[in-house]
Amino acid sequence: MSGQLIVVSNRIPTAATPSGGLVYALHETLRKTGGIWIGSDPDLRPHASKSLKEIGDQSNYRRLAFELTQEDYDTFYLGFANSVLWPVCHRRGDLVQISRRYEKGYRRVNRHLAEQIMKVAEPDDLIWVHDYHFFPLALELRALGFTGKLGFFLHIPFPALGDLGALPPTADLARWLAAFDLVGLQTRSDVARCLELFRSEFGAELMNDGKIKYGEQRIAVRSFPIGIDVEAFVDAASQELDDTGIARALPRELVIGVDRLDYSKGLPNRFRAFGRFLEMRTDKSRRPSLLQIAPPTREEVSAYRDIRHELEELSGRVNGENADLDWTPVRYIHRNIDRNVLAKLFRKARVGLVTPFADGMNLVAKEYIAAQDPDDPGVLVLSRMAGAAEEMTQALQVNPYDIEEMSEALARALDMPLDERKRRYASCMERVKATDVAHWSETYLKALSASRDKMSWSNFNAEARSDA
Ligand code: ADQ
Repeated sequence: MSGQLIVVSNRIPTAATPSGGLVYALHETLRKTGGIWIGSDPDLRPHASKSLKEIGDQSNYRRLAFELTQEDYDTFYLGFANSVLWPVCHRRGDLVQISRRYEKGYRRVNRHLAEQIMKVAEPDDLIWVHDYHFFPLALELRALGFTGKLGFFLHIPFPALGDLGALPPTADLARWLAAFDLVGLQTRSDVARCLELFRSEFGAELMNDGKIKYGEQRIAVRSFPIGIDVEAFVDAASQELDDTGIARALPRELVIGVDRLDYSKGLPNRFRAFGRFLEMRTDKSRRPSLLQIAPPTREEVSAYRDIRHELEELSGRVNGENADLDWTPVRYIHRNIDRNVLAKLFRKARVGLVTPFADGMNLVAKEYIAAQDPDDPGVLVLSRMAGAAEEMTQALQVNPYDIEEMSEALARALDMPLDERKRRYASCMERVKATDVAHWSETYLKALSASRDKMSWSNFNAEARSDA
């Protein structure tokens, strides 16, 4: 890598040594390579500064924040990113809220961010942009004359061509993506959908080397399945849960779900399937509990408030119909839990339920497997719609829309003989180890570094400017 590495993501770690999968992985990468991490300042300002703000360089790299106003936050973050792009990418066109204000805010924030990045970037720097908040960032940077390598990684599913119809016409995903050198996606299915988009574009051509030719540009589109820090999770899970004092309160047959409270995670159907399982069990002395940990997110967006109410009602119903004086079937916790405690809870749980309707990867699936005791592992019940299902073929895969199938899978998981549990665990764990988070960032950066020798962006700049 000739220049320095610049990582751009919406959120930026504030602690000197951040915890948590992705943030930790990028932190480790930057700690080794040096460079800059740019993200949004969580404190909103009446007037956003035109320059990035230094927020500490305790590590081997600099952290710089860009400021947002309330209007930026409402239109760029809550609006276009989370009320248009998120639902479109998660096949929920019915939840899309189109607004010209959102579109303008999204383009404005990306343009202003590009201007600020240009003040710190050198021509041979390598810029790695993360996620749907910044689809047009490369186009804006090219318009300002940035000629270095530009990479993108989309953490969420790449939308199918049919679903893209729900985007407003100004959201020209193909053109936005074409300004990057490398578009990284989670799975092979995501790559297939991205290629489908380019195939439908007039003037785009698939080259012999696998790249896409789009006007003057050449774009590589590849999958880089993200992973977790396996060793850290195995270590945390192996500590005795008794130390935390929680162990005694947990039932013998524990089923666990851990998700941000998001409509894409399929939580209502999971509760229904658990209720169905309780209804159908023949041995009524059997009393498993579903521990669902679901901290709230994006509560300013109405679809997130709706899902919260729906779940409260459903958990109340399942408990009302099944609970006893000494048994609560659904325990629903609405907050963040320390990651070390989480790892131990995963190990204690006989079944991990990961049943999203759509998910880029789903790290909880990998964390659940990594946390298991190899001599007596639990069983992962995994939605076919999660990116993780592409690799973890030995999980019990289910259709998250099929309540009966999920309820049957739960019964099968709870009764699964030790031999079969071990065999399935070993296969999943092998994939989790092979695609850990360090491997993910290393392979991505290697591919980005090798993405092109040198080329002129002059024609492209003229085109990008006319649009900006
Ligand atoms: P998310 O949608 O946030 O990520 P996921 O991959 O499951 O989904 O990651 C969530 C992380 O938060 C996990 O590490 C989990 O342990 C943690 N977490 C969840 N609830 C928690 C709680 N109550 N307390 C503590 N920790 C909690 C997006 C995409 C995914 C993709 C990731 C990474 O939507 O598909 O896998 O990015 O690319």
